[in-house]
Amino acid sequence: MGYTIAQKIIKEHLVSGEMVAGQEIGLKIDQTLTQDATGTMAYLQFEAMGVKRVKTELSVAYIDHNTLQAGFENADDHRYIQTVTKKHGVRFSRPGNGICHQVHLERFAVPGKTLIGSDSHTPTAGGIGMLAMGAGGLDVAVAMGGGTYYITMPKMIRVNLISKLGDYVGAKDIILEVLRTLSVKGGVGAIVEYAGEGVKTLSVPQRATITNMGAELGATTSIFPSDEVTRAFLAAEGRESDFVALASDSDAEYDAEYTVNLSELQPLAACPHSPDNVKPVSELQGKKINQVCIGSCTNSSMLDMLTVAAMLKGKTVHPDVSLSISPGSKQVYTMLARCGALADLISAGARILECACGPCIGMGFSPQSAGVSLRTFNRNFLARSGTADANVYLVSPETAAASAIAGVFTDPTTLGQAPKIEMPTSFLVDDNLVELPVKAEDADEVTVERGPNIKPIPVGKEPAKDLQCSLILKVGDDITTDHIMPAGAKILPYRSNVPKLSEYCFTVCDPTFPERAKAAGGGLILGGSNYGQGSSREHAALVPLYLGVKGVIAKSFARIHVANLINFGIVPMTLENPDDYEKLTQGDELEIQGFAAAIKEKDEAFVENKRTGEKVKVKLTLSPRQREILLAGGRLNYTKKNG
Ligand code: MIC
Ligand code: SF4
Repeated sequence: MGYTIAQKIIKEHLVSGEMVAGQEIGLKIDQTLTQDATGTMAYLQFEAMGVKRVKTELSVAYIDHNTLQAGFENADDHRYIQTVTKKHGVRFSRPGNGICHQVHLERFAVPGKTLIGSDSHTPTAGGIGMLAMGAGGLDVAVAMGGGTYYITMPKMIRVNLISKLGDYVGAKDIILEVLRTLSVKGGVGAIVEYAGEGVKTLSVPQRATITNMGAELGATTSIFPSDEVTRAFLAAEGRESDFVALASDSDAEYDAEYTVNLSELQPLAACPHSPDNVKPVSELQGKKINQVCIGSCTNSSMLDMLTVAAMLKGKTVHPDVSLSISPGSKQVYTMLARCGALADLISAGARILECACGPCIGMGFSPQSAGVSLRTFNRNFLARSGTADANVYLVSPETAAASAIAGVFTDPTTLGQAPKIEMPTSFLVDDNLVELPVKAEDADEVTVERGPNIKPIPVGKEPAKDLQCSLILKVGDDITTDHIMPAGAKILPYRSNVPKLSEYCFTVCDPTFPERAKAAGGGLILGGSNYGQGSSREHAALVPLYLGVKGVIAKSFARIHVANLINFGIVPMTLENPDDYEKLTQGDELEIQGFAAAIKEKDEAFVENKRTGEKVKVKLTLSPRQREILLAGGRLNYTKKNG
């Protein structure tokens, strides 16, 4: 039997385990990336491991999330990351250089290599044929130290793209169609590979838009073949020597296959508050809008920006609409300025923001009360924009630009012929904002600067022999890490200050949670299906740990979050019978007899509800390595014990 593209890369990087779907495998990681909102924690953990120099082929630290500096905190964290990376062998992408995924795609991603990043949209680099996965900061720290990265061997899903896109239909519409079909749970436990004749009609940035939002499918990652289009992109970036061709074998087997006919696609929008709540824009046509935001790691490439500039040229943004544009990188921004397209955007009334995540993570540009915001981003979770009652729709740059001018939802295909935008054949290459680390022998000369906002990392405890505690929170399906540990301009500055951060834990669902959790001395949480979907932020485990959470019971979990829970010693337990969810009520006193023994060697445990006397069976789906981590009270303790 032949191999899929992902299987070929996994095979070359396999350190432990067998390539059998569902089994734990260990992978050698070639490259890592961090961003600032997760990076501070990742480097604190790297320092705690005592490794002097990173052991990867390439590690890059980006500053792109916390760039709104309303106090000293973010600037201090930037300085910490700048100095710690200089000392330990990591390249430092300065604020102003762009969004991690866009810059990594342009300058560093290599087909056939492995990459993990402390950000869930790391699979963006799958657009260039790289096996790129999002991970918790601690996993990235371990990989930087030369350690193995563990995942569950995924199933393989193939999406065949046939024909080619029509005018004004974008790569965003392809991935929205896939999300409409598969849902936010459809990719869990799988790698999505794109194939078919339609692939060669898509440029690398378009492919990257699609693999980027594979994160919203819950997929381990998504990947495109590496072909002549990839070679041309790398050549345009002045790095053709990084090219290797990659394709799946003709007899490779997939667990599921889907087909998207590109010529039949129409502009789509993900409606509030989930990326899979997809409708055709034509059904929303004429609905009043208040805000449009163009950018983010999904749609901020030169191609996206040139398309938007061509559509806005000579027009004025509707008076009732506020339009923000954040180019994805310094490369994009500079090229836009040089070719004059930036002037077209400014003249039309766009408010140009720095090349960073910005409004995507609620770093400014929050919509008005109950506002309707069209965004070319990848997530429209409740309150993520910073305005609790805003309605955020995810759309293509084409739909965003057309609607910004009209002031209402506008299907761009009604505008006639689309402007013809060509991919540049050469990009402006200048890595002057990427600082190189000092040589290993000079490391002692670098002093790591730590601001007062950096507080110690909470460390887990060994599990109790028998667990007795209350159910301190019951939540529903599809709980995101934005619910568990919200982000935004006010909260993000505390990413290295867990005690302060804990004041906001779960407040989107229940403003009383932090107080109640503390008063109860912690306890258990009950969730529905796909618990912890969304971002890779390990703060969604670290902060509950700080508040005393011992375990989470759910119908099912999202991949990165479950790994983070285990890393911090919080036990994930899956309801054997999802209907038992109804048997537990918030406030119930619970008991798990033989808790530690079950973690050690059993696949199941029983949760006794002291109020009703009923017992609920939960599954402990854990590898031997994960059991040991939990028994040690988390990965930091485990690593200390095992070296
Ligand atoms: C996101 O898009 O939610 C983030 C902010 O980039 C996160 C990382 C974080 O919370 O810092 C992600 O996607 O992992
Ligand atoms: Fe930044 Fe948004 Fe991309 Fe996350 S999804 S990395 S916040 S641009």
